[in-house]
Amino acid sequence: MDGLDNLRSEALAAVSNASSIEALEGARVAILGKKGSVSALMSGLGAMTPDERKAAGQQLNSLKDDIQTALAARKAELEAKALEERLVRERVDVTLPVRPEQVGRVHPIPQVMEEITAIFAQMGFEVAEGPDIEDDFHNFTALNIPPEHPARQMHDTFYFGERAEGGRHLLRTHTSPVQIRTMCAGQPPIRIIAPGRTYRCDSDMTHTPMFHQVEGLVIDESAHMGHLKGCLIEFVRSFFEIDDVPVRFRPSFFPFTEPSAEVDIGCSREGGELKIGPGKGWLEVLGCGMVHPNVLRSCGIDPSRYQGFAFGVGVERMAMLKYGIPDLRTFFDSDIRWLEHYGFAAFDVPGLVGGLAR
Ligand code: 2U9
Repeated sequence: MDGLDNLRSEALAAVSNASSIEALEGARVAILGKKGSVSALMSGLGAMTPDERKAAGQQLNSLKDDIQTALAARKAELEAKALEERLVRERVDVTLPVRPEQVGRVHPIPQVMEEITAIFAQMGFEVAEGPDIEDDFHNFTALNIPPEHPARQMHDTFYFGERAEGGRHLLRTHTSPVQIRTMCAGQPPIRIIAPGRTYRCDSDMTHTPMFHQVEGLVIDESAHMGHLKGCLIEFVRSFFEIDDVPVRFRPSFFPFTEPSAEVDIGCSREGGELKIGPGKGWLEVLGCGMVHPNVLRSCGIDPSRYQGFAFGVGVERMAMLKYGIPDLRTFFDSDIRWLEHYGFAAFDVPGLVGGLAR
């Protein structure tokens, strides 16, 4: 076939001269594409005698093979070059010092959630999570709060519309459904905390429609009120970083625990200033109790074999007390000056070794 050698050298030159992946693709289409130079020669085969066709066909196929090999080699070269250029362009010097002004501040809510989590992690608790949108069973019924129970009104629930199959979804009013789901999914021993967002249709000086809780649950064959007390005293002392803070357990009532208690820590109010530690006053910080047998039963756990305790803590309240934040609603104002003042350095991850907050 006339001109085949020329075509070969032109095609191979076009491939090796292509300076980008896009240019190489353009060259491939111009040579091997439907309307490309090699295809044009292929279409001429039909007019040849069988012998001529055989010889020319072999030549053309070998040409095509050579071009394809050259294309693949050039593609690999260009890709390697592009990667090299990208690595240079996106190079990060991890030894450079942090520039905090470019990173922003951590909001006190996630900060305090991390602090609480670090303390319970140290005690051997695992973190469990669940959906914000719940059903009646997990948020209420399984927690010994049957339909028509007054606690349902107290929870000021946000409900979604009626479902075709009956019942309404809701925004969880506490993180307790996470513990319910954990118990329904497996048998004790269980030792978890459930940090997360919770929702109640309530808004005033001391309530916001969305707020944060950390709840905890311990279930095994022998966990008792003494363990509950030891665990929570250790928690409040670590959290407030005051070894001698007085702690008292006051009897209370929750449908999901029996007996139930509220936990207060000591404080003094001198000259209008609130100080946590030994003093004449008390501040409520936690709710807790032994898990009600009905709750265990609802989740398929045998209450004659297993028992345990649970607790709940409001994150906003803990943050206000520890860091002297006077107004709940400022948490949700998205005021950058407030965050500059009350926020935390982004790279100071709370942990017990280096201190909780720096
Ligand atoms: C299961 C069983 C028991 C969790 C508990 C409290 C007491 C409590 C409040 C603290 C501040 C809510 O945000 S707050 O207003 N919580 O007083 N929470 S016992 O009890 C459970 C949870 C799950 C399965």
